Amino acid sequence: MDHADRFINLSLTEPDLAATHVLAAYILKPAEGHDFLNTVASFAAESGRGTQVPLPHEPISRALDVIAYQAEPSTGLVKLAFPLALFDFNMSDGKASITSFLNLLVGNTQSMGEIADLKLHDFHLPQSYLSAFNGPQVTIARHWQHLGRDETAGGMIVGAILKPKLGLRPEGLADAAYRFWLGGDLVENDQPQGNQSFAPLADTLPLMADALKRAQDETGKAKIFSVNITADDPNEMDMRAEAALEAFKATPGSLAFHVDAYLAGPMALTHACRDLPHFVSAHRAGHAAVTSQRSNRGYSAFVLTKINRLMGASGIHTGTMGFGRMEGDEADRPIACMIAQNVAQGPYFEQNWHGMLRSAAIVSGGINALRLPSFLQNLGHSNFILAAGGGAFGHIDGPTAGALSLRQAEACWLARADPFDFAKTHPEFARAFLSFEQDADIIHPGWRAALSPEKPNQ
Ligand code: CAP
Repeated sequence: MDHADRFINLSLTEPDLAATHVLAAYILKPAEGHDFLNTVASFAAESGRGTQVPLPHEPISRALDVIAYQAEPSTGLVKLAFPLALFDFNMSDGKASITSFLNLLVGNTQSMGEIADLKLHDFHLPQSYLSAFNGPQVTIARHWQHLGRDETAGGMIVGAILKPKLGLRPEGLADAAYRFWLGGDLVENDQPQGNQSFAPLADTLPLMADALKRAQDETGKAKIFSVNITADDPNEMDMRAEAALEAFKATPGSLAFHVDAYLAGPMALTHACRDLPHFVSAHRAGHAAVTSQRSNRGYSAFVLTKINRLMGASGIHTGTMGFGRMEGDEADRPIACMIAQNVAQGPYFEQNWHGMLRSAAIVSGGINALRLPSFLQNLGHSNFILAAGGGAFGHIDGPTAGALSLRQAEACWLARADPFDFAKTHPEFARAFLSFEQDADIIHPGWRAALSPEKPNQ
């Protein structure tokens, strides 16, 4: 029996396989000089048994073969079915492992010489495997409850990523956060902010806790701080989390944890989600090295987001679907839907999460009050966490006005109001046009004439 006969079976259907296999959809292009179907067979063989030469004394059963059940030379679409028995489960508690999952789906097959392009775009998990993952233990409902909002659809949490990204001393960080909190709800550390010499955590955390308390006292509203606990070592992550919990003990419910989940990897995110009964945000800095739309290798941002829900992230950076400044487009909407619904359609598979708790989208990267309404229109709701950086701290009147302008932008969209009319009664939103003039010129070309009474120095 040759490779193709053993590892390709186009008569199998998804209903035959879906309950007992992980299904995976790839776009594959063979390297120059290689035939499509033979390459698919080698790919399937490598995905399971891990070698291409015949193994005359192979002891294991064919039931463990990874099978290609769809292979379309015209589009490059290849779907593989991985028997569940191939995946690794913990000795300690029987839980499933994302490292094992990635190892099989995007491991050494990424390096095969006979393959030019190979990208994983979607996957489907059967209930038995899905339920062996943690999923989130804490959801956005915890934040909505803390903020005194409806716990099922509490609307946009107005958040900011602390800017500038690096260099502020503890007093500067606390002051920036305090000024944002006067108008907004949540402040998140930027992804490289940690325990640098210019801002040691031991000094920063108490000042940040004091700033949050002052903002709460002054506004009469609850506030949230998402502290970056990313480290190479779980013990170091625990130490940072404990220091933060100690500093924020006077304001229960105000603390969340941020993990650079792509860079620190599945162990770091899983550790935080399992061991800290708090809201955990998965940041994805660096992900485009693997997920970029311009890359024909690796896996997509959709796949990355889906595995973050499996690992238990309460909130996941999902991108801005082309409305911010990062790569992406309007068609990325399923990324945000996949993590926030119980049944959701991906590019190739419908996934039933069988009641696994949902993750909230964290929307960040170039969003400001002018860009936000179009983003909301594309998404169709505002039940997520906004984490604007430049859009908050780049406001011409500072971060309090920046926060208010973002809240007003949501209100403008919810009311389906005309932005120019809305700006006449909402000064911070109006001043966003001046703050982000380039965006205003593109999104609202007539703004200079329409808002001229509101412009300063005239
Ligand atoms: C945003 C940000 C965020 C990324 C995350 C940055 O700053 O702090 O980390 O946007 O992107 O450093 O770029 P701005 P994503 O708000 O000033 O753009 O959510 O797409 O992973």
